[in-house]
Amino acid sequence: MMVGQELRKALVMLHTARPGLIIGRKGAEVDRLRDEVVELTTKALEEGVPPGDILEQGLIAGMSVVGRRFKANEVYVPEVLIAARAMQGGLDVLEPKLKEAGVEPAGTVVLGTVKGDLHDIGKNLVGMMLKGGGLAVVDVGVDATPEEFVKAAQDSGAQVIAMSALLTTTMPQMPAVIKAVSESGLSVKTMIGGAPVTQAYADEIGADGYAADAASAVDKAVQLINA
Ligand code: B1M
Repeated sequence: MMVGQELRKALVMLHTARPGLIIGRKGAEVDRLRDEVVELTTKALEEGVPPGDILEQGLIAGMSVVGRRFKANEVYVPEVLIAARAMQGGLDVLEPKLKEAGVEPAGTVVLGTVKGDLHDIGKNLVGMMLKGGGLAVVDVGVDATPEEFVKAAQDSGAQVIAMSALLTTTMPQMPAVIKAVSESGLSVKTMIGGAPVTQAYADEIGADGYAADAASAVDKAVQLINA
């Protein structure tokens, strides 16, 4: 997949940006790199590459290289932020295409990243896929408290609360949300996901569902809504 490889290269290239370069250019270089990913994503869509392939082979593949290098201390937070901003640019282009494939909402999901956690790329991806899968999504954003999840579910009549966590230190917020749901008396299912989260953890804290990635999050949400 030629364009997918190009997208991946574009994201991989972002590691080469240095913090000094970002400060020196007052954001212009950051915008240029983001624009490049937006341009490549648009071109891929125009060429008929399926949005799912652009996601998997371009944006997600590129970001996973960034993640590996971040872990190995080869790149640092500023570089990761540039990559995240570039990836979000590509996701913004893809979102309407996923929506186009959607039908009438088959249910409503409240989605958010738990308290203390600011990672939202995966959460946004899950949201896009849920919408693409025909569900209505109420996004409570990042750093969302248990009360915010519960209130959004009450206000929207959602059938599912979906929580994302990327930090081992914020995972304990997931059982806190489940407890708040139980205390509210609401009849709403809960599901969890995010890189450090597992099915075993979902079982341990009594979540109704777990999904490893954005695509299986759709299947799980639909399954919970229809249960
Ligand atoms: Co952070 N970060 N980060 N970071 N960051 C990780 C998560 C980390 C693994 C990096 C590392 O050390 N290798 C590490 C966590 C270690 C741990 O606890 N296990 C880490 C750390 C330590 C931190 C800080 C503490 C760093 C610091 O300041 N010293 C800090 C914490 C800030 C905070 O949240 N309070 C921090 C900050 C940041 C940035 C702000 C720089 C940036 C986030 C930008 C943003 O989100 N807007 C960032 C990024 C980008 C990453 C990495 C590199 C990439 C995360 C990402 O977006 N991946 C990440 C390393 C990595 O994961 N390889 C890392 C792409 C995304 C598509 O994948 O989110 O996993 P992911 O989502 C997947 C699945 O997990 C799943 O579907 C998605 C796609 O299929 N999924 C769900 C996600 N949510 C789901 C919910 C579901 C179902 C599936 O149902 C509800």
